[in-house]
Amino acid sequence: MTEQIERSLVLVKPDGYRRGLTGEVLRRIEAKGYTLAALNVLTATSEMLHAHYAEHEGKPFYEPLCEFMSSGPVTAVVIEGQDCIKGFRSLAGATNPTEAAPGSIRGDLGRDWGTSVQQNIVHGSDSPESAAREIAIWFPGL
Ligand code: D4T
Repeated sequence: MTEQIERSLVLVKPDGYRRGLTGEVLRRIEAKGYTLAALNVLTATSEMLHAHYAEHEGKPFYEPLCEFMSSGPVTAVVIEGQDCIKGFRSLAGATNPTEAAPGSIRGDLGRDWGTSVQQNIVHGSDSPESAAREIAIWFPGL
């Protein structure tokens, strides 16, 4: 059987970048067996973040989230591999780092810092449709 190549957009968020955890996140992705198809370190514009988080517009954490996400560099990565969307979300763990299971990226490396928005180290696409939409925002040339 041929592997169905699926792609997901992973972001190492500004907290992960500042804390020097980018390499550890990439290590876990590669150790799991997914491949890195594209990688870029950049500071996101508010236009990119409003497009990326459009589904959260109007929620109380929306503006703090966009502000936090533009507070420093992020590492945007396209990963590849069969079922990597679901697989990476499992590697990442639950959204709330306090509740994320030990063994996951957020469970092992994240915590609540008392901020108005959760700083949970990574983002991963949640469906093939989101992945295609998000990859177009972060890697327009791909
Ligand atoms: P992302 O999109 O960053 O991978 O996170 P999740 O898929 O795990 O979670 P999400 O889209 O529901 O939330 C996006 C982003 O907002 C923060 N957040 C979320 C927050 O600060 N308070 C909240 O109540 C929620 C739901 C955390 C991740």
